[in-house]
Amino acid sequence: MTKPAILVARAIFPETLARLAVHFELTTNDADQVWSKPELVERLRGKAGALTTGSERIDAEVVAASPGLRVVANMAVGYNNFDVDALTRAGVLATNTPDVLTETTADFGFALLMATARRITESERYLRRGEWNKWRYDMFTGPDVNGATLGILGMGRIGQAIARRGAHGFGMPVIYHNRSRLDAASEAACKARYVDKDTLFREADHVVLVLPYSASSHHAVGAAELALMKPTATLVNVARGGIVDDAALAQALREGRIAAAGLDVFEGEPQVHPDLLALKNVVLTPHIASASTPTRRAMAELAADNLIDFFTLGRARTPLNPQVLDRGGR
Ligand code: 8YV
Repeated sequence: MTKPAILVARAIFPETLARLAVHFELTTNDADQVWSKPELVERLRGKAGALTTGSERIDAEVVAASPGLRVVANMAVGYNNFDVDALTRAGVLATNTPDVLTETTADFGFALLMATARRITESERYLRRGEWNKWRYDMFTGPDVNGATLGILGMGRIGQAIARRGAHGFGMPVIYHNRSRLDAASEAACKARYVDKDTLFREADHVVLVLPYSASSHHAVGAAELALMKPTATLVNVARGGIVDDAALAQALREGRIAAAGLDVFEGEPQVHPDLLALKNVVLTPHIASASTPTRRAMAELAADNLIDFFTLGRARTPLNPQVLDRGGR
């Protein structure tokens, strides 16, 4: 029997590729290039499935140009690179990788909060420049993390994991805003209090963004929200670029309207707004919140499992549009 043809759109762990190769005829991207849309469409020709990452946009045009495509497995929990409605209409199953990255991403969110509030990278750059020649009482002072109010926008799995760290580990009062309020048991587990969005920005000492990106969350944090924040407050984004208006944030940081920001994601990444690069009071990391070795392995394996289960069992572990399976797929 011929094996289904699968495109693995970016480099992944060789062990995962070897497991996929048992079941599929693989086309890989050994150079690990980020393909343009025409290049992606070209590579998808004749493929029954694809393993993608956040850098491959599977939109209505790509779906229409790939009539043999039956499943796309994203190696990411976020799936704003997929037009899920277009995939569903076409009968293409879409999957993502929830749960396996929750705690690792929450660790990183907290690390970025600590680095931002306690000025870790800014002070390291100062030291490396050879400027440290004496102790001074106010050298690199900033806000506290312990006991400060933690504000979380987007209270899904990762938001709740960050809230637990803050509430239980650092004695932080936690406030949150989300499209829907958590049930009482989940709120109690995070010791979190539901507030409206403006209250969150007004009252939090540290705001962490963990909401999914969509048309409705585009620039959810812009000049208006930043203006509500305390001048001593910090902002951390481990969600997606585009949720924050980076130009407005750079201006707020430059003018000292908020103390600092920690950003793992950017509008138009891997490009970073030049105004952010020029600022001292911002910690910048290259979209690595899920990048522990065990977690990246687990993400790759889950994406592979979704493809294998789909073709061998007619189901998937973490489907985004399970109705496609009920309808019998493409
Ligand atoms: C990925 C992420 O590293 O899971 C997500 O949504 O943002 C990251 O964990 C990235 O999207 C690559 O696929």
